[in-house]
Parts: sequence; structure tokens; C-alpha cells
Amino acid sequence: MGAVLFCSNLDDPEEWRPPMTRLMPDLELRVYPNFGKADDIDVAMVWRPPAEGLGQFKNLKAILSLGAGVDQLDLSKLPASVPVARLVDDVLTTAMAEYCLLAALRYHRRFDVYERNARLKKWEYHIPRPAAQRTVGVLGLGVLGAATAEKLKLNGFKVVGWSRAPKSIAGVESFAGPDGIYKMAGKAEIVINLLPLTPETRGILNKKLFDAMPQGSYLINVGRGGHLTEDDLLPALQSGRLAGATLDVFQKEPLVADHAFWNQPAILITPHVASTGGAETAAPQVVENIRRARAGKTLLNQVDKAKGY
Ligand code: NDP
Ligand code: OXD
Repeated sequence: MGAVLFCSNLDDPEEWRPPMTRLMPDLELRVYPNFGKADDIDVAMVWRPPAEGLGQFKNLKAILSLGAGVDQLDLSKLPASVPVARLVDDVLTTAMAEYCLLAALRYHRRFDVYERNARLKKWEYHIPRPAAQRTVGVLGLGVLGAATAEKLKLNGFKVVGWSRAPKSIAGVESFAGPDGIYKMAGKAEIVINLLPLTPETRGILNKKLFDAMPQGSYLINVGRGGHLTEDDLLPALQSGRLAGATLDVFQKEPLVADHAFWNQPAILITPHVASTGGAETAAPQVVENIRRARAGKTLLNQVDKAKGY
């Protein structure tokens, strides 16, 4: 039987070993770079692959992303015949919906304004509007986008969403296709990005999108930094087209100390913490995928490499 390679600069293999070993007592988990003979490795669990790639592992049967996203793997550089799976984890999904609800409520109830006013000792009323009068748009209605849309709906917001194919989610108006994004944006005072980063979606949070949103709208980016056309954000904030942005992900992480975003009172920065998966809850699907890979079966949450997610 083969061995499983664990390779991540972010995840602790010792958090994964106990829950995985409970489900697969004969598991051999080898942590990069001490993996022994490359030919022993038949499954790789990775956040980012090692700098030299995964080409040396000639017996690889599956690559299992340690995240929900797979863009950090750079699919174009992975062995073409090896299937890739991503994580779908209830803990991660719930945390993401919670983060997005919090960020949306912060704008809806003007906490962003009160935070700034408190520093100026400024006593100024903003009469709250019912959530039912505020429309939130969700870009990407997959696992995380759909859960977020449902949570927003449950909390009284009007919700619209955009995806590649139209979706049927109770109470959520669905838009699809290249023009659909601008139709959706025209209705949304708060836009949340939960798309995967692919060649089609890179730079999609740009001037054209901001111009389609109502004046004084808000952006919440929890997808990937590559979705945001960075040069378009500050002019949109300066012109008032956007009233604020919450950014969890950046083109280069950690965000460099001299980046202009740090100095913008209208930008709230969080350090890529919108959601993380739990080894305990995610271990069953990883172990199941190791079994499936070894049996030559389709993986759970297998990535469609042609689509890139
Ligand atoms: P899914 O694959 O489940 O969903 C992706 C959604 O995006 C689908 O609805 C899909 O449409 C839509 N989509 C993809 N490409 C296009 C396109 N070209 N045009 C329109 N719609 C498109 O992914 P998840 O919901 O699980 O995750 C989304 C992303 O969230 C991840 O890829 C990752 O980048 C990010 N993430 C961020 C985290 C953080 O902490 N900040 C944590 C975890 C994930 P369709 O359904 O029609 O295919
Ligand atoms: C992920 C992430 O993709 O944490 O899971 O960004």
C-alpha cells in the first residue's frame, strides 16, 4: 500500500494525523520534505505544491487540496492525468456564511460609519432601514455562496446571486451568464464575491462592475485577491461609487506594509480568515478520497479541470 504526502506551509499535519488514523489505522502520512522514497507516495494532500512541483511522484493517484479553493495549486502545472479534489466542510461553510453576514450587517447598520465617527467624537444618527429594503448580491452560488445567500435571506435581506448556470435557491433571485453579473450588480447595494479564481473570473471585481452597482454600494471580497482589479478600487471609493470594502484576500499575502489599502478608512482588512476547515470534520472525506483514489473511483468533490473549479 502507498503512502500519503502532506505538504502545506499553513496546515499542521499533526492536527490531521489523529482523526485520519482513527478512520484508516494503517495510514502512512509522510510530511514534506521528509517523504522517503518518492515512488511510495500515491496520494498528495496539499495547500500549495512544493516549488519543484509534484512531477517526481510517479505513482500519484490523487491530489487532495487542503482548501476549498484550488487556484493555489495551479492546475496547469499538475500532472494532467491525476484527479484533484477540494474540501467541502460544514465547519468551513458555516464560518464563511457567518463572516459574510457579519460584514453585510456592519454596512447595513452603518457600524463602519459609527467606528469612524466614534474616533472623531461625532454624534450622528443614521436611521436604520429594514434589511428587507437592502439587496445583497452574491457572486458564485456554489457551496459557500449558496450557504451565504441562505443565511442572508434568513436574516431578512433581499438576496440576488450570479453563477455560471442559473440556480434555484428559495427566495434568491438568480442571474447567470456574461450579462447577468451586471444585471445583478444593478440591484445590489452590497456585493459579496465567492467565486473561484479561474482565467474567466480573474479581475472580475473591476470598474465595469462597480459602475453597474448603485452609487454608495459596498464590496466584500472573500474569494481570492486575484478577483479584484486593485487599481480600480481606490478610484471607486474616492468617487463615492463604492462607500466601503471589506477585503479578506489579496493578490500577495500577507498584504505588504506599504500597500495603499492599509491607509484607507473605507477599507476593512482581515488576514484571509473568513473561514477555515477543521481537520476533525474534514478527515472523513479525505480518508474516503484516499480509498477512492486507490480503488480507481471518482473522488468526492472532484475538481472539473476544464472549468478550473
Ligand atoms: P464552488 O465550486 O462550490 O462554487 C463556485 C461557484 O462559482 C459556482 O456557483 C459556479 O457556478 C460559480 N462560477 C465559477 N465560475 C464562474 C463564471 N465564470 N461565471 C459565473 N459563475 C461562476 O466553490 P465554493 O463555494 O466551495 O468556494 C468558492 C471560493 O471561495 C473558493 O474557490 C475559494 O477561492 C474561496 N474561499 C475563500 C476562503 C477564505 O477564507 N477567504 C475560504 C474558502 C474558500 P456554477 O454553480 O454554475 O458552476
Ligand atoms: C480555502 C481558503 O480555499 O482557506 O479553503 O482560502
